[in-house]
Amino acid sequence: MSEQRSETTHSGFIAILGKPNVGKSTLLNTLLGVKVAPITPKPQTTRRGVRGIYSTEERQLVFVDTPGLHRAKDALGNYMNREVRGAIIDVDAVLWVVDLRRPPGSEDKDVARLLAGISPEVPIFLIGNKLDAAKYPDEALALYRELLHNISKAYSLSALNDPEAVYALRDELLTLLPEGPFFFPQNIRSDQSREDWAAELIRESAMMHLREELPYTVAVQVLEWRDPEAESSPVYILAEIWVERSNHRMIVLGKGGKMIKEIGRTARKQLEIFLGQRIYLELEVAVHKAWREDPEALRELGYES
Ligand SMILES: Nc1nc2c(ncn2[C@@H]2O[C@H](COP(=O)(O)OP(=O)(O)OP(=O)(O)O)[C@@H](O)[C@H]2O)c(=O)[nH]1
Ligand SMILES: [Mg+2]
Repeated sequence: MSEQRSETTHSGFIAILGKPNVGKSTLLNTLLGVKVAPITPKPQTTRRGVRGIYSTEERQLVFVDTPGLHRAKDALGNYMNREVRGAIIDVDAVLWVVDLRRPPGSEDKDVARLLAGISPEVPIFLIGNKLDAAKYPDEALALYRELLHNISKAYSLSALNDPEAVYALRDELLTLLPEGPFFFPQNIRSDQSREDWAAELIRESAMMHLREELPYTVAVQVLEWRDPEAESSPVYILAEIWVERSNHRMIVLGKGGKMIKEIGRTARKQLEIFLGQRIYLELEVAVHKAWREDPEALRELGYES
């Protein structure tokens, strides 16, 4: 943030909100062109507000991806919803993401109620996502529009399959920014530490491979990250997968360690693609009883606000 730059630059915060599983994190990743946030076909993938930063020479957009607003059942869920509410304080615009494949449901109405309460000066863009898979996109978009009177503009797009439409949205957001200094250095894409980023991609892999309730009872912590001394050697990452019960530990390990190997393989591939380096990933599984209700455990995982 240089003095000289602050006179001519524009910058602002854009919150990405919506119910679980509508494609908020996919939108963030497409907006940035890098994988900052985890994505899975399961709801409640995102647990904490992640900032993704897009900068040009003179303009900086700071996107805040949020967990899906939902009816919380535990302390973790309450934390996630607090993250959503915190993300709309002092923002310059909101992207309200909805799923065009379906008409609005009760969780969409909860989001609309929350957005009805924010300052009328903050523009709200309704983003009808999953256009590629929607049968009645125009009808669905109209129904979402009816939920909130202060929508500035509505878009229909596919965050997953149509990056050009997402870039057009990004270009429009760039023009809205108020004058102000950059919040982050120009080359930074996310406010996460590399350890937290890796932990999220490992959790993504675990969520993809595990079934039923297990994806929601898993947390991941990176315990060690060692850069190689020789260029030809891999980066060493040691991570711990948290589960709530010892029988869950057995499931995560799988028969003969098969499941943990699969989780590790998928995660390692993702990490290698985005780091551009070879990785040696070591995974351990630890039982932390009822961690989703334990304030200390939540704090240790960074789930505190
Ligand atoms: N067909 C289609 N699927 C999409 C699109 N965008 C996202 N998805 C899929 O929707 C699922 C959920 O995507 P996420 O980006 O994780 O959704 P989210 O809103 O961040 O979910 P939470 O973090 O759980 O609230 C994934 O399987 C994505 O691949 C899209 O434009 N079209
Ligand atoms: Mg998400």
